[in-house]
Amino acid sequence: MAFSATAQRAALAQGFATSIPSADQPSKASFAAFSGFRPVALKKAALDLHSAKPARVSMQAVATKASAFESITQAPPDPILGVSEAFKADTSSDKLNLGVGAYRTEDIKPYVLDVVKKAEKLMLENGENKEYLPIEGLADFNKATVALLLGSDNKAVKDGRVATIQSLSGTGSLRLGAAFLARFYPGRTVFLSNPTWGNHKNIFADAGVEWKEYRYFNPATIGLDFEGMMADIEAAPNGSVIVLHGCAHNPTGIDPTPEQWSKIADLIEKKNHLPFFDVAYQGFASGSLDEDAASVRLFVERGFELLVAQSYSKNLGLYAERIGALNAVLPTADLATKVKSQLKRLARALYSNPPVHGARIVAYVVGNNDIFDEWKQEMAGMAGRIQAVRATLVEELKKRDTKGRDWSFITSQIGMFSFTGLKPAQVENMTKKWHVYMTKDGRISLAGLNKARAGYLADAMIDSFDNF
Ligand code: PLA
Repeated sequence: MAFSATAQRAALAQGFATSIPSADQPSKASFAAFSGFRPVALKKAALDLHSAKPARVSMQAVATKASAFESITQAPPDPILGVSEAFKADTSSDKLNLGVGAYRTEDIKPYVLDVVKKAEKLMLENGENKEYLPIEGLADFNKATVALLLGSDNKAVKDGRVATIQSLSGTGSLRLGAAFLARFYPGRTVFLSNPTWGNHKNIFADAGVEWKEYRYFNPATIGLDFEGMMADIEAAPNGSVIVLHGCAHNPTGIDPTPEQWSKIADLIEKKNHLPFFDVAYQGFASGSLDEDAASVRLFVERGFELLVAQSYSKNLGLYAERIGALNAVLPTADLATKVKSQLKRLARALYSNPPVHGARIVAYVVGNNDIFDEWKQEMAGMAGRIQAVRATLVEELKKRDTKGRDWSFITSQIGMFSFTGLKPAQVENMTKKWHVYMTKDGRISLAGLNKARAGYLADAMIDSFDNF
């Protein structure tokens, strides 16, 4: 329904304007239920709105016309972002949002990094414009992002064997990679860790790429099921795509050791699989950008052809800027040029070109030595706060635990999350009774906790483990 501003103002004067432009009130019945509805007023408004479409006529049309979308059913809430919606609706002052992986300060407030503010100030001073970026993104960003990932003097980059394209954060970069696989590596199966970040399944399924799972987590040891993982990667048809979390595995917080990474690389090479790394937490696992990129760098040094999706949501706190990149490492510069041209073609059809603001922030932070060093300190500070909260939570759990359980998994898991082992009924108790919001798989984001609330969370966990 298109209404002019004048028409909306006229309707407002009649006291029911909110019903008119809202898509939430399409039916006559719901419109009639709206308080203040009077047929006389509607008639008058319809006349006042003469230059626009009379409101009553279009309401009836909506109510009686069969929709092209009539068979659509309600989609379920997103398993992660839906938790934030439920949290917002809860009015309890005890509530805690440990669902989405978003960093909070020790006061449980969102955090804008100082280096981001500095970069934005410089951007304003320099009078940066808002022109369209090229399809592949901001050149300075692309240079900076691949250097952060692979190291500033990486041989593959120097040889021009890496096709880098700025994309819409980690999710958009993965989705672009999935579209690329669907078109240029058709009929292959993508293998995801079990468990994995829930959206991986959506991303590949939506691109029309079949996915299966490889074993990853062993509930008995609350550790990596390395044998299971290796057996499943071995059993996958040669030339499959293996999705690997570069660091800080989500949701388990358990990464392979360097020795295990090396064995995984041997097997993937033997099987001629294509690794697709998801690097969403570089700097957040250990607090060091270089250490957290070690897995990807190992594969690149060994000469693998591979894909890597990068995200700056967490390490620079740029959640809403949607800044990330897809990198394709190829055997030759010529192939890298061709692959990049095809990635651009896919991106052009999907979203044309990426947003500039976040890309400039990254380019400014990485391109300015002082700000870059400051960023490393800030990042180590964030990672350190999460580690401190883990330790406090373990202490608080031990104080309350009468059964002598081993809680050390909480401090040995890395990144933002702890995979608690809470079962769905226990999670339900966490939320219904304690107002602690978390994902159904038992994952909690420790980035959303502080020391002051650790005792409360421990109470909720002990109650849920003991009584459900
Ligand atoms: N890959 C992994 C493994 C992730 O955990 C996330 C984010 C992303 C990619 C994508 O993030 P981006 O698009 O913002 O770059 N996972 C969050 C948020 C933090 C989410 O689900 O979207 C999570 O709570 O799991």
